[in-house]
Amino acid sequence: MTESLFGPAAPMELAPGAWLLPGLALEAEPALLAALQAVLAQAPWRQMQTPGGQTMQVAMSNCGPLGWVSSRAGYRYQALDPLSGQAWPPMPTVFQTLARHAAELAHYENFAPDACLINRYLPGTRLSLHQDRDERDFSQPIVSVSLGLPAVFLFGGLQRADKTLRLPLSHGDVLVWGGPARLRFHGVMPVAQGQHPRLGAQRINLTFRRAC
Ligand code: MD3
Ligand code: FE
Repeated sequence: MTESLFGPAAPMELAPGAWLLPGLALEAEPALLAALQAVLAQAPWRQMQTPGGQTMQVAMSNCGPLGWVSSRAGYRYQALDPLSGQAWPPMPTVFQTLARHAAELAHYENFAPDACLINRYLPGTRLSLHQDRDERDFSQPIVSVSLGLPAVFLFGGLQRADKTLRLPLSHGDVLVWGGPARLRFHGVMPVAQGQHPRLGAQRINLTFRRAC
């Protein structure tokens, strides 16, 4: 892999305000995976209910002061894990540092996420096209870190019906969405079968947001 020999590739602006930072998470991989394991020991995977009463395909957890949750009551950010009744695990420093560095490379200064949603995709799992609009301040970017099995990301426009681009994402890739890209529709195509050497048959995505 070129990343391991020469470091991550240069940032690429995919659309105004949307940046791909190929392999940016690779250098911190061992620390990220150790921190992730500690978070999941405290706040294990769970499949939440949609407001419509369906079980979400993607399993989720959170860390940081606020966690994104879905239930029959709707979508919201909350300080307590509904499974444990306790605060979500703190956001590991290695997570915060990577998220801020990524935002900075995409020209968003002083990004201080208060929420990290952790998504797990087993083979066959997809995420349908949606917008992220549960946050208070859409001037804050979103940083997304892909780990494990590759996936094809769907990247649309500001209207659901707009044409979508397909973007292949690999282990260690980081995306930053801000400014005019912040409210673009997006989703994830069904994840193909495979084995990642350290994560096995799953894709894990860390989504860093400023919720409040
Ligand atoms: C593009 N997760 O949790 S993160 C989500 O890979 C979510 O798990 C996906 O969409 C995943 O809501 C994608 C990348 C992402 C996040 C927010 C965006 C892309 C975005 C906002 C605007 C445009
Ligand atoms: Fe999203």
